[in-house]
Amino acid sequence: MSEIFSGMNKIALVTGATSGIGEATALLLAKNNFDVIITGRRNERLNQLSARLKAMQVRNLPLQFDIRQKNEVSNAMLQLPPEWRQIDLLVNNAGLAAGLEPLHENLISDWEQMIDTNIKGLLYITKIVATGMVERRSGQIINVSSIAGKEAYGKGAVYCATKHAVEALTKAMRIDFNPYGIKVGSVSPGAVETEFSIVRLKDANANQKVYAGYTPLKADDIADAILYMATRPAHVNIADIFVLPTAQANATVFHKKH
Ligand code: NDP
Ligand code: 8X3
Repeated sequence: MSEIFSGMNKIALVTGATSGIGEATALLLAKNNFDVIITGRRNERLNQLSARLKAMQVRNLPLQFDIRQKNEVSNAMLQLPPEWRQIDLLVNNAGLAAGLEPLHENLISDWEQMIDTNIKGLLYITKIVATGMVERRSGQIINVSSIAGKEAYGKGAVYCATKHAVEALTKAMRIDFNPYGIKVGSVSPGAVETEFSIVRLKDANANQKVYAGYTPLKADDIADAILYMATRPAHVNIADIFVLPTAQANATVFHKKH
């Protein structure tokens, strides 16, 4: 664990900060006066981001754990130094799609990885962080959902099911945490060029095919939406921001130039 100190900034915890949307969000929050706890499995990536934040004079704390492992999540959170325990903003971003085939051809191990990460992992960390927010009667939780949480598409049944679950959890959490003044919302992106498709298709060259012929969203576009949600006045809770590339009409219709 490494850290440097600044003033009395708010504290944000961003899961899945080693890549893509999570990394961009941690950097943008840091530039906007948040101290950041950054998490992920890849230690080298975490340390690189931590060093980058340190060079920006941003107080940060890298925490390495696999969000699917509830004991790893709780051990990491229980060992938080006291000055990092009052988390103001939780960005539940860690997640993935694995596979793109009709349901009967899916690997069961892919289903388990998506369910364990996108649903159960989100729940493990939320339970711990939200308990502190309830005690303090303040805080904000932003769940990274997807267009796949609003529509179901072929070859993506289980990924869509996990993001539909994120939508349901967001709505129910908003009710459960309403008496405590905790804001809960989601951001729901369409196609964003990150490592998402490389992971999903298990192909290092996937992005050249998936994003050919149109301009996808960048991770920074989603970080921007999250920053907007995180910086509204106390009486304003942005419940959902649904962001698409201009070339994307729904989960399957894209205007591509060939
Ligand atoms: P990336 O693959 O670039 O980033 C995924 C992040 O999740 C990584 O930091 C990864 O860290 C982390 N992660 C994955 N599994 C685990 C795990 N078991 N434990 C801890 N961390 C984990 O993809 P994106 O940035 O695109 O994805 C971020 C979120 O955005 C996901 O929830 C995704 O479903 C969602 N999304 C993405 C869209 C897109 O088109 N890209 C569109 C809509 C939503 P590490 O590997 O180091 O553990
Ligand atoms: C990622 C976007 O269209 O692959 O959530 O579901 S999509």
